Amino acid sequence: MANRNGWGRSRSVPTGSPRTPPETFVEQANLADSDVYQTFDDDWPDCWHRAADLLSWDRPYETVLEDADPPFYRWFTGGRLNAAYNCVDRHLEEGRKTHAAIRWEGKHGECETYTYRDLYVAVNEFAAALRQLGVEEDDVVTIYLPMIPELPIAMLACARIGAPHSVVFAGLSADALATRMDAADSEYLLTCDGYYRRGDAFNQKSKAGNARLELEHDVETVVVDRLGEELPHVLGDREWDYHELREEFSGATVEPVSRDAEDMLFLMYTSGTTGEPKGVVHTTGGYLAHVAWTSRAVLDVKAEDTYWCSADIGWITGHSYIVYGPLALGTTTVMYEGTPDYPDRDRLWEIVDRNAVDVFYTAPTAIRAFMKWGEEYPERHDLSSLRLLGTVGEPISPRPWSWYREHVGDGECPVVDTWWQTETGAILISTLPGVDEMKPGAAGPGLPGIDVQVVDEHGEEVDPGQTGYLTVGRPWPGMARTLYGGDDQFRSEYWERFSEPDDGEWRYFSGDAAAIDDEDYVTVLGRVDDVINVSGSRLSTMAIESAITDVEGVAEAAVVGRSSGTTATEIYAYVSTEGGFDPESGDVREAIVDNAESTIGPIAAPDTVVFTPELPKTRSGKIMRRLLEAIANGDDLGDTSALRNPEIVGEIQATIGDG
Ligand code: 6R9
Repeated sequence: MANRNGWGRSRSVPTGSPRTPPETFVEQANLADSDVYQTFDDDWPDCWHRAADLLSWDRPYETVLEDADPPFYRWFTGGRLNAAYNCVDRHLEEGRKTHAAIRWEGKHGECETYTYRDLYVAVNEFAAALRQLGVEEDDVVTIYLPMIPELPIAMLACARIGAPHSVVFAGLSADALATRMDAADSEYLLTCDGYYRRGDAFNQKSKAGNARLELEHDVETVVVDRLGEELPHVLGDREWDYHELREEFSGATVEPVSRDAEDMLFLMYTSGTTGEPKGVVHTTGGYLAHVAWTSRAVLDVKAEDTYWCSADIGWITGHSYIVYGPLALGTTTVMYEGTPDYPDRDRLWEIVDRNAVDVFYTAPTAIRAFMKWGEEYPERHDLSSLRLLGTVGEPISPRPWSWYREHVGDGECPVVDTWWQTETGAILISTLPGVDEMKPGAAGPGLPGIDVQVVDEHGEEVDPGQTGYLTVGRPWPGMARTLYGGDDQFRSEYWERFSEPDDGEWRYFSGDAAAIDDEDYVTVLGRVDDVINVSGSRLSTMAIESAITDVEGVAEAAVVGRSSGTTATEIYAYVSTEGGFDPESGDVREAIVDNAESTIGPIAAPDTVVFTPELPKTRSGKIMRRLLEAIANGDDLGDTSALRNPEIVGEIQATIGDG
């Protein structure tokens, strides 16, 4: 039953019929040159000068790639630059002072616009304040803020003075914050009194305070007053008020520190659903060049656009594609505070409408929710400003892909399904919307210059139609340079499995399983750990989930294995249905089983289908399979602090108990 790679049969990979990019899009695309793949290949690694050329350098680089000590690659060596200068100052010099840089949509309908000039003033003042607090070049500053403008301002202020930032997602616990500050030896913290989510005000400062108690070193803390009267704003020892500091340094300017291309720009702890968080190190030159290049080539961002990525800046997607990429290109980047369903389920479409958003980038988990809520919500608004849609974060199967294109993109917008990771820094796999055909269900080929290979357990490339391990054969500018304080772990996590150091062959392993077709389009199936062994066949849970979500009425699915010790592993499918769709009526359950059987094989038919209003998700929106597996097996649930919707766990347990 299993193919030679043991991932289950190739027929399990669903892709819809190819769609060509609309001519109206191609005509205006930043990149419409179909030779670009060849050009990059012929001229590798020098081809990457095209990315570096999008930046302003204080001193030109001497070498594009230094690969003397793999896997510790160095890009654009000898070059010097400042990321904040590239994202702010140079746009003022180009006469774009009054152009909107950041448009902020607050929780209570507040809208604020920061022009490039406003951003320049804010970044400079806060950079001056950080200096006065004692922050020096290379000191790690931790930022624990929700989606308010002070978050990107603080990141850029750090970049301006050469202090790497470590942004910790605001929803993480005091423990998580303390662990990250401790690991990074960070003595500076920026947080806020509290923030709103749905209707409620959360006290952020008390969490930050608890984290500080766990740390052995002193922490200088700056507090943004977000909630005004709603929460008392009392400052203690070593605590400063953000707005008072800004006031104190009103009008101050700070010369941007010229950083070596290989100096650290920031540290980002991975969202990992299991295990200890890893501090991924990104540097200044290669990272910024790569995010700017992909914002331009893949997301088609133009300076005159209003561009919106609805992620949280607390994750890599927000770093690369809300802050650094779009601002390096001088565009208007939208950020919003809150959730897509508050005050109503048309919140996002209202924002697109009001701001005439040109390019919209979101996650499959959000798209599946929109589909579940129904098309009436996007229909309430004028979305005709949209030119391009993107997704990132999880595989997207053909049905939600098509729903997104149809109901948000009016059947016209190209959709890019972009694959990348915290560790890759920037997009590595996607179609180029002005060049390539789209195949719903497949992310696309490796971008120009990116050597994506799907290999078997011996590192041999699999045949088209087969599945295997997703690897990258050549380095790229935006790649993580190491793990903070963990060169050995960096080597063993990502490079050991498929490299042949004795032959000088180095290959990055993503940890994902994927299939590749005869046109080199990659369908990402999910983490390799998310595989279940049924009667000796290793089945990809993602492939089964994709077969399930393609059933009419199904919104989301998560598949895990239940092993009873004596009998064979059973397939457990947790399924949520679209709005207005009663799971117990009609034959949804039967259709789910039939579709899994017909697309993958009888072996993939779920033994149990559990309907639930929602699936448990991490705070970055990823389905928490480990937990669902524990529930199916009646095991201890372990640490559930990464959950966004913990209340659903009890509901699911009750459902299973009833059944
Ligand atoms: C950017 C981001 C990385 C993991 C990655 C993969 C999954 C991301 C995807 C995708 C299928 C896509 N992933 N994009 N899977 N198709 N277009 O999400 O970074 O939080 O580090 O997660 O997300 O499994 O390995 P990060």
